[in-house]
Amino acid sequence: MRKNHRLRWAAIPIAASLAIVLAGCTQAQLHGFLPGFEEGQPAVTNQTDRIGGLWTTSWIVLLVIGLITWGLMIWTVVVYRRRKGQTGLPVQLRYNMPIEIFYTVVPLILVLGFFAFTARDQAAIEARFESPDVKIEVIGKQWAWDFNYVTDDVYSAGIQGQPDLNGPKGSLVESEIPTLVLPIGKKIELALESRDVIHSFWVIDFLYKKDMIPDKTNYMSVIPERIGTYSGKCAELCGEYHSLMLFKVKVVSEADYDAYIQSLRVAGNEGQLDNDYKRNQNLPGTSAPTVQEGN
Ligand SMILES: [Cu+2]
Repeated sequence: MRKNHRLRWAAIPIAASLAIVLAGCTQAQLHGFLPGFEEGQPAVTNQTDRIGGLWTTSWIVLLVIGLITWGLMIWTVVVYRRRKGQTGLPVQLRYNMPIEIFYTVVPLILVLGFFAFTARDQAAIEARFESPDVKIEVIGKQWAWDFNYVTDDVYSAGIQGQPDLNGPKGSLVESEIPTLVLPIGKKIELALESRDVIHSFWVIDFLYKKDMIPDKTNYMSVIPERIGTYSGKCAELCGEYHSLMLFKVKVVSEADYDAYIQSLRVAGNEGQLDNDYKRNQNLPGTSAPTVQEGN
């Protein structure tokens, strides 16, 4: 009874200080320093708040467990330290059932909890739109990106990062970096594909990335919610110039999006890039000959 009382009294200052600490937090801190969260700005996509929430809540739970664990460790080290004149082994404890059950059940609950929340959020993020407003095919290739704007039947072909010889060492020509343009507030379905090896499509501020696997299509469904330019990169080591496999995502107004599509049309980028130069020609059903000629 007395113990319970003491616990309750401890809970009040802990809750109060937590509230004060959290109230003074900036957006960046509240979202565990994940990129893309800015004061007074809408979320980058319809998914980022969910992902930030999972990340921050997990850290709070883990830190609380960490504090309890570190506290218990320090407590045992101090209280049960070897005192003057003590010799031999201390009293050995084993088969302490309550403790054994405790340290089996608590981690089990934690793992199941993390699994359940991750599965819930992943299912929401992975859900595909029934009728996307804009469909875009993103093709990874060593070491750049092609974008087929499927809905509008235009395309843009990218080249790998070009070193800027006039700029500081290691800088790239910004204007040459492939750019994917997305209209704000639209349901966008990205079909992710690869022409050669496994790449990974990662827009940093979208807080989500997905592998691009040859002869397989993965999908990313997202609604961009903040106008801006975001950095993207390949997140799967894919060969010599992997580090130059960069791109940008520009989230723009609908009018600007239409103007961009029109500019591609004017530039003659009508139609879709096909997989003519796909590297994987060694599979059944491709153009590879199955019978050697002349035999
Ligand atoms: Cu790559």
